[in-house]
Amino acid sequence: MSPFANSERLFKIASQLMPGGVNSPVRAWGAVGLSPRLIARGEGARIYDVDGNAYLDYVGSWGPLILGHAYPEVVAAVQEAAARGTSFGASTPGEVELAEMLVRAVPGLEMVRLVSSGTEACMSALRLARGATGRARVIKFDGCYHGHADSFLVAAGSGMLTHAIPGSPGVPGEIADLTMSLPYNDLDAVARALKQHPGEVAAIFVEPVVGNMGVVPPQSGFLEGLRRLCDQEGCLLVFDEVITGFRVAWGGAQARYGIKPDLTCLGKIIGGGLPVGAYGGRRDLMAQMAPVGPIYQAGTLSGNPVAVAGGLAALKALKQAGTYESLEEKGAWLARELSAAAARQGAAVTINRVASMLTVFFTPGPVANLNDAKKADLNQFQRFFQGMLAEGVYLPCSQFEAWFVSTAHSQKDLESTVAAAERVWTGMARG
Ligand code: KE4
Repeated sequence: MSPFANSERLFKIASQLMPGGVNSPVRAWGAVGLSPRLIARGEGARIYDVDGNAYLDYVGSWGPLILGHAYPEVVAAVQEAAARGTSFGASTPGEVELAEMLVRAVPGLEMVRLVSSGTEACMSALRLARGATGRARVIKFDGCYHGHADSFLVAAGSGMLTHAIPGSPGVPGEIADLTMSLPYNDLDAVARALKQHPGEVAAIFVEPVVGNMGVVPPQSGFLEGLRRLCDQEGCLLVFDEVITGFRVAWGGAQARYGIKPDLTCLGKIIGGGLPVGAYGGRRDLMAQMAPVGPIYQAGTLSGNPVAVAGGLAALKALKQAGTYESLEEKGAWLARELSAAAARQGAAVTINRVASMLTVFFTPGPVANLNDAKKADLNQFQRFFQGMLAEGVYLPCSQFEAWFVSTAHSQKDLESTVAAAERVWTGMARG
């Protein structure tokens, strides 16, 4: 009997009930040619599938689980909050405490609003930017993902055509046309786009460290240049820190690189694995949101007390001294040793890393934008993914995602990951 019989059986049923058998497309493992494993539980750095197989987890629920799975203080806080009632549709003390913690931690936050996902955070920030500036156009970057709101589900226009085209059926061309998607790390392209539409661009949205084309760091001067161009043009700079917030530093990428955006989007880690998103920024902007201002946004479960309890417990644990230094060391060690193992086995890879997020690109590199990332050999990636899974290492099921190291990954876990990678690369070299 297959060692994954329960996963296969359940996924077959799931595929009849939910599109692709999943509640989010990336989970269907389309890019890696395997039937996905259904996960029964997680503990620390490991997850366990419904057939009892154990995996060392570098997905971490796509970023939120920076403390590892079932972190005791998070579980206890969620249990206690749930026992007091799961939702009231009224403000609760936990929301006040979380809002205060976010505003204190993130340099660009003077005010904040809690929502239930990163998508909601980004779509709300876009509406605020458009409402506050009276402008309709928005600039984003190829390979950056800001959730699935229409204005962000676009593909870059071809050639000189900077206007984007719909990235999905159902996104009207009129909406996509208001978005320009440009090469990441290309300030000249941004300057040209702003010149093409003077006074029409409401905001520039950017992942200050990209996670969604695989990890791509900002080149020196890129974020500073965006800040300068926004100041000159009168448009807003929006940092989408749904991944990088509390990942690359306690105050996010804006603290790490010392650039203050006008608005910030948050998610993932701030919920501790529960559904919490947030957007915030300058007080004069946030004051334009209902009910004090005219720009509308709302949510039944925004600031949900159970989710907020999980987020608060996670952030309090993260705030402990030495956490980010340790995560930096673990990320650096893993990237360095993976790179050395690949070189020993003649595997042509580029490893991009910022703090505890990294990507192994199957291309000689460098990888500084989406065109570079797309040079990756997806066949090699798929073979590596399958080999590592067989070794009990659970990697993101796409070349264009990030590995996440958590505080729960021990040095022994990292060493066994490198040893597994070396065995897989040896096998791949043999053909
Ligand atoms: P959610 O709506 O999925 O909570 O957040 C959307 C979002 C916004 N901004 C950034 C930078 C993000 O990375 C995301 C979501 N990330 C993906 C994976 N990189 C979520 C995984 C999925 O879609 O299932």
